[in-house]
Amino acid sequence: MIYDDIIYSIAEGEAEETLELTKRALAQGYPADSILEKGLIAGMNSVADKFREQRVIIPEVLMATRAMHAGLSVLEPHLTTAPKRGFGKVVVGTVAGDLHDIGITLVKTMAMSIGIKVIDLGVDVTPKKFANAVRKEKPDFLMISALLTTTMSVMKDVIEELEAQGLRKNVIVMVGGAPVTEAFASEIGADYYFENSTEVRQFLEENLGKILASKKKSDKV
Ligand code: B12
Repeated sequence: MIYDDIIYSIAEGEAEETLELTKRALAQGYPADSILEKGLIAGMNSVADKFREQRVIIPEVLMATRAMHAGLSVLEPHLTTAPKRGFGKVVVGTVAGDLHDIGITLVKTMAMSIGIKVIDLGVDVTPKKFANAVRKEKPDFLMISALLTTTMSVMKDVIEELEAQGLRKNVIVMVGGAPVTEAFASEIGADYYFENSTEVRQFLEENLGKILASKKKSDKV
C-alpha cells in the first residue's frame, strides 16, 4: 500500500523517496488530503512516537522532517487555492526559541485551502516581530504555534505586545501546538484554541463569513 511506503520513507528520512512516492500517489489518483493524513502525517506521528520512546535521535528526526516537507511541497498546490478576495488574511508563526514548524505549516496549508491569504513569519518569531507584522499586514487572524513547554509562555508575551501597541482589538488570535490547551489559551487571553489543523479548517469553513462580516461592521464604527 502506497501510504505504508510513504510512512516508511519518512521514518527512514528518505526525502527523495517521499517526494517520488507522493508524486506517484497523486498520479495514481489518491486524494491529496488522504495522502497528507494517511501518509505524511501518519509518518511523522510514527517518528514522534519513536522520539518519545527515545528510539530515534535528533538528526533522524530532522531527516524525517525534511522528508515530510518534501512530500508536502508536492501536495501543497493540490491542497491550496489562490487567495480569494474577501476571504481574509492570516499571519502565522512559531514563537521565539522554538524551531518546530511542521504543525503550523499544516495549519497554514488548511487556511490556504480555503482561499485565505497567508503571511508566514517562520520559526523563532519574537513578540515584537509578530506585532510588527500585525501592524504592517493588518491580518484578520494571527495564528501562533508553540511545541515546547518552555516556549508556550511566549504566546502570552505576544498578546501583551499586541495590547501594548494598541493592536490587540484588530486581530483574532488563535493558538495551538502539542503542549497548548484550551485552558491555557483562555488564561493568556487568546480568542481560540484548536487541537489540530482539521479543526482549524472546519472552524474557518463554518465561521469565516460571519467573522469577517462582523469585523467589517466594527471597523466602520
Ligand atoms: C519534529 C520534532 C523536532 C524537530 C523539529 C523540526 C521542524 N522543522 O519542525 C527538531 C529535531 C528540530 C526538534 C528539536 C527539539 N525538540 Co522536538 N519534536 C519533534 C516531534 C518529534 C514532532 C513534532 C511534529 O512535527 N509533530 C507533527 C505535527 C503535525 O504535529 P504538531 O506539531 O503537534 O501540530 C499539530 C497541532 O499541535 C496543531 N498546531 C500546531 N501549531 C498550531 C498553531 C495553531 C494556531 C493551531 C490552531 C494549531 C496548531 O495543529 C498541527 C497539525 O494538526 C515532537 C514530538 C511530538 N509528539 O510532538 C518533538 C517535541 C515537540 N520536541 C521536544 C524537544 C524536547 C525538543 C528539543 C528541546 C530537543 C533537544 N534536546 O534539543 C529541541 C528543541 C529545538 C527548538 N528550540 O525548538 C519535546 C517537547 C517536550 C516539551 N513538552 O517541551 C517533544 C514533545 C518530544 C518529546 N516527547 O520529548 N524537534
